[in-house]
Amino acid sequence: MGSAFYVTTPIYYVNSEAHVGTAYTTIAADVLARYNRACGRRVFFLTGSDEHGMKMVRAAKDKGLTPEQLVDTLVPKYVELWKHLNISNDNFIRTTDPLHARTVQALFGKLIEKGDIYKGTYRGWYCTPCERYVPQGAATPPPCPVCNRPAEHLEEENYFFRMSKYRDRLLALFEERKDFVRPESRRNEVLNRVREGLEDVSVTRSTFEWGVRMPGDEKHVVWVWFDALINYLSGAGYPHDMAKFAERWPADVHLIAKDILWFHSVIWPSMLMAADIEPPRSIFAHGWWTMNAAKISKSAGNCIYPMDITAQFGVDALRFFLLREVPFGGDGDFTHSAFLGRFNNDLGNDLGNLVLRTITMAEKYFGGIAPAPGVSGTQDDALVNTAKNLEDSVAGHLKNLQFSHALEAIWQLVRAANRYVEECKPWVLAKNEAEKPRLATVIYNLLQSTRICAAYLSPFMPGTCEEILWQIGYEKPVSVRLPLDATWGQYQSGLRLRKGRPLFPRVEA
Ligand code: ME8
Repeated sequence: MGSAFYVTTPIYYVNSEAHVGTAYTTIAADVLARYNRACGRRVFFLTGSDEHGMKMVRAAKDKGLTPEQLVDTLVPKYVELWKHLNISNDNFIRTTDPLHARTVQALFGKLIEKGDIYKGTYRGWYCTPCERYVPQGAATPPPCPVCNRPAEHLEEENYFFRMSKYRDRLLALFEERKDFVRPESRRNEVLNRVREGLEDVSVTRSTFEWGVRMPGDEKHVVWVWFDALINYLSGAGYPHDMAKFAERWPADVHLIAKDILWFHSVIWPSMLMAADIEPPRSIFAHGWWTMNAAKISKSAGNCIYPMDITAQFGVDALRFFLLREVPFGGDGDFTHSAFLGRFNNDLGNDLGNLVLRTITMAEKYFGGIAPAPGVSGTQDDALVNTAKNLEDSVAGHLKNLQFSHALEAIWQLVRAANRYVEECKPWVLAKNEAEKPRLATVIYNLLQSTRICAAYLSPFMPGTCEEILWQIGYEKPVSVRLPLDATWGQYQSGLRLRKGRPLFPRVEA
C-alpha cells in the first residue's frame, strides 16, 4: 500500500485570489514532489480548491455573484498561478466536482452505517471567515482564536460525528508515531488538547444549501471541513479508481499551516478511523508569513501577490526566498529589504556570479569547451569534501522538511566554489603554459560544482537550474536524476558551453 510518494497542500478557499502565504505551501509541496521524482520515486502531488460553505456564499454575495459564478471565476486564476509558479501538481481537485461529492457522500454513508452519526442541535459559536466552531470563552461573543473577529451564534439542527469515540485510538496513534505531527512543539500542543478530552463535532449545516447534500437527509449539507478533508481521498482515486488509490494512500505528508492543524491531526484521522481507512503518514504544520507581525490573509487585506514579485524578480527568486528565509515551521515577516538582500546576495553575488565567472573563464581559457581535468592541487580537497557531503545533508534536511537548511547546505558548495576561484587564481595560472593542466582541473572542478549545485537546486528553482545546466552544456529539457547527476566526477568534459545572460542582475533598493 502507498508505494508512491503522495504529498498534498490544503485545498484553498477560492473566495479571492491567492497570495504569498498560499503560494508558500504550494511551493514547498512542489519542491518535495520534484525532489522525490528526481530521486526516481513515483510521486502523486495533489492541490485544489475548497468551494463550499457559508464563507463562499457571503463572498459571492459581496461581489454580486452566485457561489457558482464566484468559484468558476476564481478557480482558473489559481490554476494559472500554479502554472506560472511552475507547480508540478498531478491533479487539481475541486470540491464542486461531482466525483468529489460522491466520495463525500460515500464516506458519510459509511459513518452513518457505523453508527457514528447522530442528530442533534448545535448551540454555540462559529467563525464563518475561518469556518470553525469557537468555544465559549470569558467574553461574549468569544473572539475567534485565529482571526480574532467576534464569533456568531448558531442554533440549528445538525448531525454530529461521534469523534469522542476515537480519542483512545488517536492517543495511541500519536504515541506510536512520534512524527505523525511535525514540528514536535505542535504535536505536543495537539496531544495535550486531545488528552484533555475530545468532543463530538457537528458535521452538517441546515440553514443554507451551498454544499454536498447529506445522504439520507437532503435538508442538510455536509459541513465544509468534513467535505474539504475528503479531497485527499477523492483526489487520489477513492473510490472510483481503487488501484491508483492503493498506490497512493496513505499520503506521505499533508502540508498545512498551523491554524488548520486541529482539523488535520484530530478530526481527519478520526474520520478515517471511523471509515476503516488508514490515517496519513504525517502532517507538517508550518508557520505564518506576516506583514508587520500580522498574518498575511485574504480577509485581513494585507496580501502580497506572487505575480507582483515575479514580474520584477522572476518566479525562482520568489520560490527561493520563501523557502530560504524562514526555517519551515516558524513564522516570518515578509519584508522588501529581506527579499532584496536574498536576491542580490545569495542569488546574484553567490550563485549568479559562480555560473557567470565559471563559464567566462572556460570560454577565455578553453574556447568554450569543458576541459578534462589535469593536475590536482591542495585547494581541491575542501571543495571535493563539501560536494561529497551534500547528498546526505540535502536528503536528511528534506526528509525533515527543513528546506532552509537544505538550501544553506547547497550554498556551502556555492560559496566554497567561489572561494576556490579566489584561492586558485585561474587568471594567474593562465599566464603560464606549464600550468595549463592545473588550470584545466580548476575549471573542470568549477563546472562540476556548478552542475552539482544546479542538480540539488532544481527542485527549488527548476527554471533557473535548467538554464544553468543548459549553459554548461546540457540539452533542454534537462531532467535531473539524484543523486547520480550530482556525483563528483560525473560531469562530462568536452561539452560545449553556452554563456548566457546574468541570472540575477542586481536590483537597487
Ligand atoms: O484553510 N502564511 O483554506 P485557506 C503561511 N480551505 N501560509 C499561509 C498563509 C500565511 N500567511 N495564509 C494562508 C483553508 N496560508 C481550507 C483548507 S484543507 C482540507 C482545507 C496557506 O484558503 C497555509 O497552507 O484559508 C494555510 O493552511 C492555507 O493557506 C489556508 O488556506
